Amino acid sequence: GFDYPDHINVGVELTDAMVERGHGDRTALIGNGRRRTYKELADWTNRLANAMVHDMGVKPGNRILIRSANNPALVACWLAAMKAGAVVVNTMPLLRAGELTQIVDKAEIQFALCDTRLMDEMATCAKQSRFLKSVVGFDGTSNHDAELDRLALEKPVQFDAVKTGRDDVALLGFTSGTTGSPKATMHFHRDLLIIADGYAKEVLGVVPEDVFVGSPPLAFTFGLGGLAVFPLRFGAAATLLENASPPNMIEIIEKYRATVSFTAPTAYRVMLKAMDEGADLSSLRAAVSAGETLPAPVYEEWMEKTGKAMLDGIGATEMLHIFISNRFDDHRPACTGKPVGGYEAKVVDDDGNEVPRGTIGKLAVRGPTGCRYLADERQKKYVWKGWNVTGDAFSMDEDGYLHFAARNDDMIISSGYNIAGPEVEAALLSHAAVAECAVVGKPDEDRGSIVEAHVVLAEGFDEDDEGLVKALQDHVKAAIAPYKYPRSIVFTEALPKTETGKIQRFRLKA
Ligand code: 3SK
Repeated sequence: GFDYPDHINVGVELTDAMVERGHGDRTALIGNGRRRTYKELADWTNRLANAMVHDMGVKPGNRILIRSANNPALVACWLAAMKAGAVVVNTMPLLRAGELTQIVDKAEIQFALCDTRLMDEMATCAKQSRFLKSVVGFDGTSNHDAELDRLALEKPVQFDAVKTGRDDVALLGFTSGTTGSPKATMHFHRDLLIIADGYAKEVLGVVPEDVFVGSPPLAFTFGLGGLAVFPLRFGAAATLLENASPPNMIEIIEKYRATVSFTAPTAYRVMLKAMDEGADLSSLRAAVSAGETLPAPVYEEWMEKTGKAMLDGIGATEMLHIFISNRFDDHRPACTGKPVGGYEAKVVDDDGNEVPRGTIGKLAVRGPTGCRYLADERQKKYVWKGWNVTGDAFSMDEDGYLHFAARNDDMIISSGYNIAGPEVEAALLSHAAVAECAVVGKPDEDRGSIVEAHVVLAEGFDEDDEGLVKALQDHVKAAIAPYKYPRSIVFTEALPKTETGKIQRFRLKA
């Protein structure tokens, strides 16, 4: 079990408490060309928390929106806001005023902290919203050259942090999922520690010598865990990149000898290619893949080139982080692994009954974290008889390993056959001409639906090539059961994605 005192404050746990445990001189954050130690982070966040309370008037329980790309100032604002007892809503930097206003009004947010470079949309949102009463700018480049930084610089480095209860809400994680309509998931202070003391400790075995790198925004709980909570919980270092393109990640891995990476399969494919051109990723001891299912060819090539298993995992914003994962010493291709310690998983039918092993059904999980939507009727659908039904179609094999089939919405029924879109995608991806692809069901008079593939071609391939469509169709027919082949193939420049990199198949269906 996870046993925490009645009162814990994650802002304190990840800073001052780490200094007390002897990590004060270790590097906590690397970003904007500088390193910050745990002691510097503790002082910085205490000054910021003083400014939030004494200048901005933040009270315990107030909700604070933070708008920033991944950088040390974002992490400092997030930790400081928790020290002040606030409930934080981290938001993606690309959001427009309309989307910000939806979030602000849904969560009745009073305060916003905004990187001054991203102020325009925030200011428009402030004009539109009836809840937001104060927007304060901070300097995302860490030169301390904005209002909040100036207020903080004149404050003491001591702060009497709010004694939040372990079951007080610390975080509202917004998810628009892959279907477009936003929900806020509530997470307690203890939840943020559980994901570190569970997954990060058990599966990754994080040590103070680790250096983390990755691409997911901290506004996505995959990123918040992987690039802030996990390193800071264990005295390790987090590198934060405003632009986490694969080349930038490679540069950071080489420069800081990063040991743990968090990103999605598409980025790992690019990194594998870069290895052929001399990129040195030998410092990585753990490569975590999530957000999209990990195609077997990527897993296999990684294994071949690094001698280490890439760790596929599945999480959900509703569950806060990863709850099923492969392990370093227990992993299989095209397999998501087994539940993380404390979690249970089963595969059920539409009535909630467990289906036989090997049969595809709905994934249901329960454990120390779970879904609590803020004021949302969809809670009843997500949590059913105490089990979280995540919206993913999975099967469990005889040995208890879980295998992803599709998002429930991504199952295609064609002439009575159930076809999992991602299986067709994996087959297409093993063809050299395919850089990226997404498979959806297209309504069809005769068959109900047909399989349609949207394909981004790899360099050197031309969509006008006669015979390319047939070559791809034949390739799929040879790789998996022929009835699953894409009867329609559409070539496209890019696939529609969420800011967290998930393909929005619903847009392709539309
Ligand atoms: O699998 C995911 O999409 C996910 C969502 C939230 C947190 C962590 C992960 C891996």
